[in-house]
Amino acid sequence: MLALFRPLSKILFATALLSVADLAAPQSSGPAPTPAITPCAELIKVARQRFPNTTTVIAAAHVNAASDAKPGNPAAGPAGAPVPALPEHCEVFGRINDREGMNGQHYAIKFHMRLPVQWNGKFFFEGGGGSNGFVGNAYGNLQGQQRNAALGLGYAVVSQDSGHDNAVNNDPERNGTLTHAFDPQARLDHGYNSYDQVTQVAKALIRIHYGRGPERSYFVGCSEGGRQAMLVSQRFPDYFDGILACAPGFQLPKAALFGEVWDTQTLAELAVKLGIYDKDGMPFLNKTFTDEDLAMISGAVLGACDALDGLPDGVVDNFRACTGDLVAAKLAEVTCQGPKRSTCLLPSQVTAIQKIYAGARNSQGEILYSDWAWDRGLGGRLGGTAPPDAYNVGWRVWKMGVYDAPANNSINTSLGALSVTSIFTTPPTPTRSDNGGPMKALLAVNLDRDAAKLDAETPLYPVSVTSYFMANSTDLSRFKARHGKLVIVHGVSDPIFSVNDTIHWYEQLNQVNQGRAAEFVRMFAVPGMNHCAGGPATDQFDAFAALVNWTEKSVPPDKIVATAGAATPWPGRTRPLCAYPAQSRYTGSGSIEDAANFTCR
Ligand SMILES: [Ca+2]
Repeated sequence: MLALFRPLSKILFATALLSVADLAAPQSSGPAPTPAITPCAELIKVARQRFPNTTTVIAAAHVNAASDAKPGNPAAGPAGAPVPALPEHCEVFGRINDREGMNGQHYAIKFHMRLPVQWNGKFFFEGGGGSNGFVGNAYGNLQGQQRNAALGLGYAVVSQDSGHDNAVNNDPERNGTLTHAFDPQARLDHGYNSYDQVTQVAKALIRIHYGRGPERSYFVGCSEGGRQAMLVSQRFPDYFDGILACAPGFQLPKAALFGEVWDTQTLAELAVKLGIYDKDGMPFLNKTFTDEDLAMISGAVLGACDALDGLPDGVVDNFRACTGDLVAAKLAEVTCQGPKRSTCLLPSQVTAIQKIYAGARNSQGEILYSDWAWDRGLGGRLGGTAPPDAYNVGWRVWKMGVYDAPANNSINTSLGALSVTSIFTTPPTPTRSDNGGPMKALLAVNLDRDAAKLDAETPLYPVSVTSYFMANSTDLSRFKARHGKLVIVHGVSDPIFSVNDTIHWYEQLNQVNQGRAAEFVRMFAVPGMNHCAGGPATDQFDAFAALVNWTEKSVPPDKIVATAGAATPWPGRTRPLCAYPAQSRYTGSGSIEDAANFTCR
């Protein structure tokens, strides 16, 4: 049962190609509608043999008329996301490999596809997020806070749940929404297999519906979706021509088992020292720093490093030069000489934050995941149109949670803890998803002992986490040979995946490519930005357009102009994001709110 997904049968694949080869393929992809060779409503009747994976079932297919954009409803969670303007399109729901898995759980890889009537001849795979488990909207999120979506640009778009369903595979005795981590095949589907299967099915559906395959294929995602983006460039280098990986968790198992555990244990130590416990009797991370405390640290970083780039403008462009020593000198200025006051930090708080930024280490002092870049986005007031007392919580929601929570609720001690004990370790350990269970599990981790669980294999789980989940390979030779292009965007104040780790990977890739990685991979750091978006940052940017321009017109992006949103200290400010290692620098004249007066160097 472990190998339910054999490698794709080349014979079946050829059959799928042949079955549409006889059909007259339209040659133009202009503004005129692309005549459907197989009409939308007929897609549910397509024989399974025409799909690369013959377990594929098309459950529904119907035409949606064009519709206007709708504002989001944050109270409704992911289902309440804003809806962009949509063109007339064929909407398809399908699934691959329906099966009974471990512990009586039912699994399938479920996908969601939208095929526009006015097709631009291209394919767009929308990456997932978190631990996946939801099928996604398939609008084609372009990342960078863009209002339009790939579907509206004419792309055929697919999204998918990576082989498990949070609404179904959700046992509170077995890690809640990580229940699938106890099923060997579901682990592999989540790690890599579902992206392979769904790419093939989506391309087959495009051929069947339009009568020809896509001229170009793109993969775009952030966070776990950014990991998926890097993964496909390494593991399936023939599938995509252009890839946009934002805030990529390409070493997600290490960021979780080492980074999240380190941060949690460090803050728990501080909470114990301060005598702060939550209703479950656990060290209460949320109360270890007030919003004012984090604002003081943010101010210390600005004081130490804002002007390193030559311009005190609230942006630490030269974050590479912003060392712990420079920040320590400024933190000393706001360290309490006696008891805690609202205007100073306790020495134990300063020590804890420095320990977090130094990164997870084993007892030998060896770094296990990554250190972090000192940047202002760990806290401080939002500014702009935000209420005067509104603080940026985009960093603390991961590490410690919001201050006013009734009990521990950081993402590290919820999603992080349930993932660390299941999908990121072998074998998985059943963990209660409530009553302080996740927090207890993180405090029980011993980094010296448990690091081995990344490479461990057992008879039931014969594929190690390192093998099925990491996306940190620097061998992109096949992707490069196919003229593939990869754009990476990463916030310098990302609290879950360190921008320093992404830079470290890029430097290694550059070495492997004799200093010429920039010919096919470019990395853009966004100072101040938290995870995927938010923070005191220019977090609105069209990196996808830059990627398409590079992929299709061979114009490499040296810079991407980005805009600051309403809830920042400088709404409407524009700045260039610069391809690493270049940084943004003021030319010395003109408005500092205008990207035109900055260069990348
Ligand atoms: Ca500056």
